[in-house]
Amino acid sequence: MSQGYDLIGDVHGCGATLSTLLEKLGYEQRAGVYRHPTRKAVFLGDLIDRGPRIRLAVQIARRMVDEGEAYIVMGNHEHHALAYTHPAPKGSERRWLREHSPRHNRIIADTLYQYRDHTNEWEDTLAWFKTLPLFLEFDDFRVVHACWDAALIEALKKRSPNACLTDELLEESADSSTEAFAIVDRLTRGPSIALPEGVAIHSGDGFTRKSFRAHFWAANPKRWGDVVFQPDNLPDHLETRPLSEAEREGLGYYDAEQRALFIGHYWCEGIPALPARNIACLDYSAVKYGRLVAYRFDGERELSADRFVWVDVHREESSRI
Ligand SMILES: [Mn+2]
Repeated sequence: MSQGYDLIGDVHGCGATLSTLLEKLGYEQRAGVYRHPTRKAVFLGDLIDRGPRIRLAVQIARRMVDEGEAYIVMGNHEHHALAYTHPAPKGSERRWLREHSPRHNRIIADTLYQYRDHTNEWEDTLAWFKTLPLFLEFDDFRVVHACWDAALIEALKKRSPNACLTDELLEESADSSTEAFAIVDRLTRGPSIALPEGVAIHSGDGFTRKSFRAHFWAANPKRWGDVVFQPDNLPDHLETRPLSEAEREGLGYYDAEQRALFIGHYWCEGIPALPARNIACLDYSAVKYGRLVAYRFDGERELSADRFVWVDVHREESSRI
């Protein structure tokens, strides 16, 4: 029998819900590590921030990865944590690679708070984050936090054969004019399209956005509404706005003939569904009273919505945020 994999979406600090999901999937904890007799887990990144049990979420995933029971890719929140805590290069005017601005502080606040009395563990966790690859490629499926971009993945492989961020790549990724920025931004944040001057979306997560998250699997998108992929709707008059040639090219395209692709990141809502027959998004906004979602993959060429398994994030876990 070939190896089965359980792909698990953005945990965002819902450690207790992660335990419940793993048990529902048939994993048992032995000697502090969740194991399955015949299957491996794959985490899609964004273990940290937002939720009430961030340390637990990291501990569970890390032990599984260390023991060979799971794989993981880096999410934009792990990258944020690395850039936020990494000193800026000598000679720079900044102190940190990622400025400690109110917006950046807020993204990582829950994580720093929950590790406040565990500074060694936090340092060790950051060192572990540096070992997480930005993508994974198996014989019959691929994994990336937000967007599979073949050209940027080739560029990354050339500079880092194991797909991890070196210090050099991490430092470069703080500068938006560089290739490293393009790689990290595209793979962990996905494509986005700038809103017109003067228009902003007030998002459900409390942030104001001047761009919207777009997806990269429409065969022939014509309008903004064809590619929007986020819980916040576009203002009505922008749904029908034509996509410019440059915007369309900027999205890239993952066609239906390519192997199965698993992503997280996009804050889906409702009952898990497949956006394309070879793409599954497993981020169902765990923290916002959502779901922690897995997909049980057994090598099928066409994905099936029957293979989603999820746990509704328990009110007790959510209420402690
Ligand atoms: Mn994300």
